[in-house]
Amino acid sequence: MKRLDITQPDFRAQFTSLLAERDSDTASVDAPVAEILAAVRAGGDEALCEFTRRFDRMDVTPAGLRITADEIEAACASVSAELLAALDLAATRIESFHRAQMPESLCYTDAAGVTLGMRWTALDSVGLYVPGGKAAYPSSVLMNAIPAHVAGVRRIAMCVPTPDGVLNPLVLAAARRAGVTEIYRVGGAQAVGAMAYGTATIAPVDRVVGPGNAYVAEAKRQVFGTVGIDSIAGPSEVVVVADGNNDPRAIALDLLAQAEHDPMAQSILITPDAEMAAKVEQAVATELKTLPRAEIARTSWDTHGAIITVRNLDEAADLVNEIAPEHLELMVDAPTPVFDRVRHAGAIFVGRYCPEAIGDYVGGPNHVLPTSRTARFSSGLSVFDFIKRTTFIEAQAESLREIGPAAVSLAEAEGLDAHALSVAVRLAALDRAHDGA
Ligand code: HSO
Ligand code: ZN
Repeated sequence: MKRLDITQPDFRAQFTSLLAERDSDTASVDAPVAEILAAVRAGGDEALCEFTRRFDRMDVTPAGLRITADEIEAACASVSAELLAALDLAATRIESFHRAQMPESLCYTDAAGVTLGMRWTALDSVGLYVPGGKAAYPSSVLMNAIPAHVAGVRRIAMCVPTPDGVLNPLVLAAARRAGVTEIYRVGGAQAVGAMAYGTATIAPVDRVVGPGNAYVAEAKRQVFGTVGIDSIAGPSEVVVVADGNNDPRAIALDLLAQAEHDPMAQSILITPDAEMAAKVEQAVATELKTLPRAEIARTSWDTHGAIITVRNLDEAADLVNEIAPEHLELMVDAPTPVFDRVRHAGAIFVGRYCPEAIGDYVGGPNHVLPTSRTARFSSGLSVFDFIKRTTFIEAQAESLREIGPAAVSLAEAEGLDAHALSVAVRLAALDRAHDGA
């Protein structure tokens, strides 16, 4: 963990290196991924079965790729009523927030009498990738599938690896709650390839979303263009802005909640209170003694964690804007001025009673958020990832007369005669009709 103090002369240099330290390139997997994608393209289901045998150690035939309704039922039956109720509460809240996001279409007639508009329509089909093993978060299934469903996507397919043939009941229960029933036991780059290019069993989709390891991320990059993709997530981050009026243990646990995700995760506390800074540092050390995922969390905290002391909350907000964190918590007496000053953050958690974990699970807004400072120019997953715009123009004779001549001039200037003539013939016809009348 690094201790930074904005009043120290070396602060700028330290802060800059804190922002850059996780940018290092990971080993490239371009070539193996390209090979897997080419094999899926050429070999279809047979290639999927072969990769599944090799990577997930299980024998499967093309007919067995799809997880059956009975298997989904049986998996859900093994989930406790308490957990099903928790999933249901989460899903209900996520659904209602995303429903509120749905935009209105646009249509108006301007001064020239031209009717202009923009219509939103849903994608026809989406493919959701769900990682296997420990990274298989049922909450992420809800966060990816529900916005698609709310947006009106008719077909949502899902791929999830089942190493050694073992199904993850909570993932299947989350999928069922989100209305996803087309589920395949396929993982990795091959799953992304199958959803992008299609096989005899898995029809191609229009957009592939969902988190995954380096192979899945690279596969999404390589199929982009054939299909749409969501943003490629880096390791998670949180910035906690806290004043002296807090329980240091609560702050420590919020920092560690992020750190326990990934050794590469980054947790940063920014505070104007040096005493609180010291208490939180102590509390982190104490919690690390007992947390089951202490090893991951400690690596993250030791290598990428930071505590920054500032003179006031305006300075805190300005640093937040430079960091553009995925998650921002505002644990201060008067959060509004900081909230108003922050322009770059994926999601903001306002007040002492809103730890990030609330947003991870049950708040309602999406937990798929821009990482690695991309909140400067992008946003979290939403219904907007599953709808697109079509604009339209309707012009009548009189409006063509008004705006058409300018189009003719511009087309002539660009040397595009057919363009110019397409307008001019109509204008001429209107003039003749007018003269004849
Ligand atoms: N904090 C993670 C999401 C998550 N947390 C899933 C728990 N489960 C990235 O926003
Ligand atoms: Zn989390």
